[in-house]
Amino acid sequence: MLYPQTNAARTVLDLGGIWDFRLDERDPWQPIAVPASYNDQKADRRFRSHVGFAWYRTRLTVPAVLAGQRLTLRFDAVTHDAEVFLDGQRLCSHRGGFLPFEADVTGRLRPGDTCELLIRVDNRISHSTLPVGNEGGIAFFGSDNPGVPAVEAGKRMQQARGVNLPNFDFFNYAGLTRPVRLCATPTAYIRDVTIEAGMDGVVRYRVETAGAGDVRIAILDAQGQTVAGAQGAEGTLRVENPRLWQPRPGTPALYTARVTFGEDVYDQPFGFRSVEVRGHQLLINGAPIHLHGPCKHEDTPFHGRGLDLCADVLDLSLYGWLNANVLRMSHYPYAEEVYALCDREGILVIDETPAVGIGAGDRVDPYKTFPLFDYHAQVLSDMIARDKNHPCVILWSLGNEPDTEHFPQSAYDYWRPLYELAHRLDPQNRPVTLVCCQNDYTRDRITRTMDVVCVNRYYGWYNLSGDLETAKYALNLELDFWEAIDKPLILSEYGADTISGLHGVSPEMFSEEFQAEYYEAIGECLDARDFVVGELPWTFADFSTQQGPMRAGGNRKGLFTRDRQPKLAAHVLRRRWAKK
Ligand code: GCB
Repeated sequence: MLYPQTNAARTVLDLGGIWDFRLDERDPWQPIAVPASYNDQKADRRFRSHVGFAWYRTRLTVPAVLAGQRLTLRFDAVTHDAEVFLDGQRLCSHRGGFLPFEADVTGRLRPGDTCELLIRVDNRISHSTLPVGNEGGIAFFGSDNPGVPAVEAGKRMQQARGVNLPNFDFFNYAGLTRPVRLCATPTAYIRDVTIEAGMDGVVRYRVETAGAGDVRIAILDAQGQTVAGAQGAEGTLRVENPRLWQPRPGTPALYTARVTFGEDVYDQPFGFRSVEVRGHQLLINGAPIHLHGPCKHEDTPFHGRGLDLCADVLDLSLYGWLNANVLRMSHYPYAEEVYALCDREGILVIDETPAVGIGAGDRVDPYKTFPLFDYHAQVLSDMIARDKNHPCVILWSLGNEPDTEHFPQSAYDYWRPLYELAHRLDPQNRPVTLVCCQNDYTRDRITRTMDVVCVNRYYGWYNLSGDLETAKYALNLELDFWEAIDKPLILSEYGADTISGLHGVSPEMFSEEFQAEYYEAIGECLDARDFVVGELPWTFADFSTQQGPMRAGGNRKGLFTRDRQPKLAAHVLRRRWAKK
């Protein structure tokens, strides 16, 4: 799906601002900011703990100058499910909170007229949603004492009350989290543009259109000079001596494919770069790369998971300060603006579906019990369709930490077709991974079949807690196992909760010194292994989670505090990565 663009042929009206909002149809309307999660916007605890529907309302006037244009309403992300009404009539609905959808409103919204736009959002999560909720199950980090009669009765009561129990470790922020826009294009229009551009300067392109007209394409360099051109909806052209898109600290050269079709115009940015797995190496533009940079969440004070461009710009600047070159977009596709920033800043991206938390304990086979596959395949397809042209994206992640250990064959049968689908759908055929949980890796059959093996490991934190010498021993044992598999491996998460300002000369867990020593210790193990092509600390900044006995004001594994002040470990990793 094309990102909305205002240009000579197209108009985008951002509908952000103060809307009306209510949690219940019986409540009075109250003001709310859009885009943003609704949860942290009010001095009212019901906003944070709310489960179920909530309503957004605004009035929308279509400028008369848009007469004769094709009009769409585009929702960049509504978390999690949305039902949209125009003047009381149902317009469309959408499932899933992290990818865009749009509805054609050409006949329904007349230029010059004003109408009411109402959106019903739903934040409920369950074993049939992505991310996964654990209705009636164990709390994510709970001490729910299975078998204790009163606790079991309490869990049944929670189920009856409809409490959301995330099977994941980030706050279940919801609402109109990304922009809502009215988009106008000519009636014969460009529907999609696909670009594949390798190191040899060859550009393969495909343009999908609606209506009658001829397609032309021109390739513009960074100065806006035309360097190649062609006609036709599909074809190949060549740019002599292209400047490559290189990750940091190289220069991420960007080009633009200017597509025209009748009256319509669309500028699609792209870069010349290749990505490939060879043996146990990951190659960018033919050269082996070592990935280093923290994982992240879209999470800021007040906005929750809502688009916060100021934070996005600052965060990527802090990636530069850290000498980081990769951002794993855990655990869902981020706002489109963040990919565009990574393209510009030369930060490589691991793009991940919101499939986090698939699993239901060791007695229930989640794959056979909860039919998620078709929906998951749809989300994967939509993510690839949205992000396929970004040079920053180098690896697709099918999901995070599913159960791959208790039902290894079911896991294989579920994930393998998704792996194949990603390869089939991606015009650039990027490598594909699945991020695996700390588990009995000898039982897991699927992780080892990925192009790049991604493992989350917390030796020294959740297990062998505080004992870094033994943590190194255990991690090394496991690395021996993966070395024999002979694929590139990324340590896709490792980290330690750290309370900023907590210090100690003999470093203990939760202190800044412990976090710093933890990264030094794990770093030593990684440095001794050629096949480890990436280290992705968990995590960039402290972030909000559901409350629980292991979370004091959220997850504190940030290298930065939630307001982006560095902890000691940030300086340690900054120095380490300066030498990578
Ligand atoms: C993980 C999860 C991540 C958690 C992290 C933690 O393995 O992938 O979502 O936040 O551990 O801190 O426990």
